[in-house]
Order: sequence, then C-alpha cells, then structure tokens
Amino acid sequence: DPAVPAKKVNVDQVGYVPGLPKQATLTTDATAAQTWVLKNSGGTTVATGQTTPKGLDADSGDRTHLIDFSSYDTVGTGYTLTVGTETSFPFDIGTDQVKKLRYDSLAYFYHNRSGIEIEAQYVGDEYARPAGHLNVAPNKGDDAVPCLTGLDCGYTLDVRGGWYDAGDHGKYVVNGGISAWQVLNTYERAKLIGDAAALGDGKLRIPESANGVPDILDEARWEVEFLLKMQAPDGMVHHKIHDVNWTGLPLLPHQDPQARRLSATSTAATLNTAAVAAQAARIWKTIDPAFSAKAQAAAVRAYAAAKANPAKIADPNDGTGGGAYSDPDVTDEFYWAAVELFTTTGEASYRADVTSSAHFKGASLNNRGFDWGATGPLGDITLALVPNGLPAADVAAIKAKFVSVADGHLSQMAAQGYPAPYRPTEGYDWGSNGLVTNNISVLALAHDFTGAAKYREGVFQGLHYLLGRNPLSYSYVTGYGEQAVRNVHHRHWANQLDPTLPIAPPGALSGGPNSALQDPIAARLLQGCKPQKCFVDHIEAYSVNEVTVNWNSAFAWVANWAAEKVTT
Ligand code: 9MR
Repeated sequence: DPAVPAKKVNVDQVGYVPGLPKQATLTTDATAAQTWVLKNSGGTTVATGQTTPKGLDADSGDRTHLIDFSSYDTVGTGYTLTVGTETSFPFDIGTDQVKKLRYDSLAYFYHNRSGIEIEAQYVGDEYARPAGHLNVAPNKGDDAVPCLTGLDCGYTLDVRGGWYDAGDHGKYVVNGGISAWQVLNTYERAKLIGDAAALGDGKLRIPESANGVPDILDEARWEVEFLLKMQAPDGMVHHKIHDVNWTGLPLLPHQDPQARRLSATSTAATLNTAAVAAQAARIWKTIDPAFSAKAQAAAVRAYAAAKANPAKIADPNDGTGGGAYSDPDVTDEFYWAAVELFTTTGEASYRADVTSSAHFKGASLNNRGFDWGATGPLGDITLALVPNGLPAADVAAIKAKFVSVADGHLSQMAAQGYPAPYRPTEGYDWGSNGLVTNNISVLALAHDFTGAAKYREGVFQGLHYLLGRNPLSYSYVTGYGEQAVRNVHHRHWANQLDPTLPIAPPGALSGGPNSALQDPIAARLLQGCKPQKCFVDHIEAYSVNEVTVNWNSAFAWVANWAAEKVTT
C-alpha cells in the first residue's frame, strides 16, 4: 500500500549536471514567493534564493512554485533543498550516476533473457537463475511450440531465446521489435554521430563480452534471433508466444509449468520483424556477413508476406495467459519496415513505399509520442540519421518535424509544475513513463539536429521527472535515488511477496502513472487521481508499476544519450 507521504520539495534524487539548469518543485498553498535554502552534505547553507509561484498544476493537482538553483555548480553528494520546515531527498551535483545508468539500463535485458542460464558471475548471486523455457520440467519449453488450439497451423516452431516481455513470461513480437530496434539504434546513432567507444566490446556484463563485438549488439542479437525464429513457413511472423494461462507471482521462469502456444501470425508482427531484421542486416554487414545476409533475407520475405496479407490484425481478445498487443492500424508499421529495407538495400520499390506513405517526413510524430503501437517515428529516426538516397530536402523536413515537436514539448514543460514531455488528450496512458522517455528522445534528436542547448536542457529536465521531480517523490528507476520504486511487477524480482527473492536490480524503469487504473490495486487505491499521481509502488499494481523491455529500451536510449553529453 502507499508507503510514504510525498515530499513538499521534489528534486531529481539522482543528481543535477554541472553547467545545466537545476530546478526543483515546491508544493504549497502559499501564493507569495518563499525562500529556498541549498545545503551541502555537512548541513552548511551554500546558496539561497526565492521561489517563483506557478499556481495550480493540471497534471498533478498541486499548487507549485519553481525553485531554480542553476547558478550553484559545485560537484558533490548529499545536497538538500529546504523551504521552511520542508526538506527534499538528498541529491548529487555531478555526473557519476548518469554514467553508470547507461550500463545499468542496458543490463535489464540480460536479466530478462529467456532460454539461457543467468549466471552469478554477471549479475551476482541474488539474480542468478536457471534457464527458462528449455523444456526442463516443470517447464513445457519453447523448443517445439504448436499454435493455439483451434488455429491448427500444422507445424511447431523452435522459438527458444529472446527476452521476456515484462513481469510475465510472454515473448511478444510487436514490443520485442521496438525494443530490439531501440537498443540497436542506440548503437547505430552513437556510431554515426556520437560516441560508439562507450558502447564497445566489454562494456556490459554478459557471456558474449570480449568476443570482439560491441556488447550492446550481442545483447540485441539475442532478441533479433528470436524474432527471426517466430517467422512462419509462409514468411508471416507469429504475433506472440506465451503461456496458455496467466500465472501468479512470484514464479521464476524455469518454474513455469504452463504449456506454451503460438498465437496467429499478424501483419504487425511481420512488419516489426521486417524492420528490425533489415536494420540488423546493415549493422552486422561487416561484423558477421552470414548473419547479416540471413537477417536481410528474412526481412525481404517478411515484407513481401505482409504486402500479401496487409490486414491480418492480431485478435484484441487474445489475452489469456499473455497480453493481446493488438494494433488495428498497421500503416505506420508498413512505413517503418519500408524505411529500414530501403535504407539497407537502396531498392526503388521500398523507396516508393516510403515516399508514398502517409507517415513520410515525420507526419505521425505528435505530442503523444511513439510506442509499440505507433512506430512511424522509428522510420523517421532512421531516415534522419542513416545515410540514404533521399533528397536532402526530405531529410531536412524530417529533422524539422522533430524540432517543431520538441519545441512543443519545451513550451508545455515550461508551464508544468513537474515538467514531463507528454501531452495525452486525456489522462496518462499505461506505460506513461515509456511515452515520456520516448519524447525525451525527441528532444535529444532535436539537439542532435540543431545543436541548440535548450533541447539538451529539456532532455535532463525530462530525466529529472523520472528520477524524482514528480508529485509522488518517486524515482521511477530502480536502485537510483533515495526513494526509488522497489516493488515493480515482476515474477522474479518479487521481494514484496517473498523475502528470499530480490528487489529489482538497478536500472529498471517502472511503467508509471496510468489514469485508467487497470488493475485491482490501482482501482482500489487511486480513485480520482490526477494524471501524475495515478501510481502506487505495489507489486500487484501491474497497470502502473510493471517493467517491460520496450520501456527499458527507451530508457537505455535516453540514458546513453545523456551519458554521452556529460563531459566532466
Ligand atoms: O504496454 C502495454 C500497454 O500499452 C497496453 O495498454 C496494456 C494493455 O493491453 O498492455 C501493456 O503490455 C503488457 C502486456 O499486455 C503483458 N505483459 C506486460 C505488458 C506491460 O504491462
């Protein structure tokens, strides 16, 4: 149940970067400016100033004041901000934490690998576990999985491997696709315009480390190989594979006794696989030519199959034992897949599909952002970053769209009590932190495209929201911050239910506030909540406090961008 009352002075509990703006939020009914005091870890006052009253904030329902201590720039730990009798959680001024966060956010994926033992030498004793779903009792295994009863596809597939989706043991192609793509794009962007050395071999703690290939690519390949295995004999790709019935918590993957089934193939899953396999084909072209060729052939075949079956929508009611992940509109997935195939092959037919799409030139990048069901902007990111044969004016138009949407985020954030780049039409969605994070990446790309400081500042402002400058005083990233979430919905990291099990390892992003209160705990505890307050750190509150590969891939992208930009 809701453990702790929120603070009245909310800060990024992890830290502020020297040279960048440093802002915090006071909530109070006072209408006049208040005096704030910044103290160092010894309790000595090092700066003071006046708050700026901002009035009633719609997203939180709080009356807020802005605290701006940007001019104080001395690196240190254990700072606090005090207004009257109210004191913030402690925080750093410095860059050590963000430099660590880039790798911890990527470590999430090894922890959640399926089909391989998770070894203590990489994760420590408390997170080590046997391989899941290799057909070792009580598991039924992912080695020869039939289709759902009634589908009669006439074959079984070996779909061992990949990453578990989230707190559950399903493996779903549409959010696996965006996840693998974002991890790969983190590397591809760094290689083209950033710092790829920080993402070289030996940077992560995984079994493939020191094989001569960047670890981030080895990690992503674990998922790409799984996506390829989900391809059916006709070139279409199965939407998902998961248990026939939902399991309870806690339950380690190797203890899951349920039978596993493939759901039907879908156009969306097929296009996700086409997009990621085409992206992989160009990234591994010289690193592993055979894998590159295999991925490219799979992408070409998948895209052709999707064109032949353009409206095979996943059943929105197929939610027994796993999430439905249904998406009625696949025009964005068609665009994204065509972009990746065009960028990799240069072929005219893919180019025609790109330039004739309604999504072309950033048309579907909007204030809500992008996610597993809205993938058009992924294609735009590729076109803006990776050299291709399009006219320079088209590429410039895509970049301009990112910049104009980023400008909208900045002006919205300037008006908010707890700035977060995200403007849904009503309420906050399931996985709002994932949407916030993807919008932070839009700000980051606007900085990449223009060099303007305000977008970089916006990136760190957005991170401040995720790391504690929010009305519930939570850092939504496990292990980071004085009051980080502890009880994320996960069948292994289930310490709240079984004290012999661990809490989540550092670097996992909780899904965050969801106005729709779609689980019994949220529905019981959060009635009437304002959007940014529709959250509780409870393990059974899966509609607000789950973790997923697709939110952590967004977060890893942003954490790596932020770490690249801190130079001290
Ligand atoms: O992230 C998904 C979110 O966009 C949907 O609104 C929600 C309900 O369909 O499902 C979320 O995905 C969950 C999936 O269905 C099952 N595994 C956990 C996922 C995250 O909560």
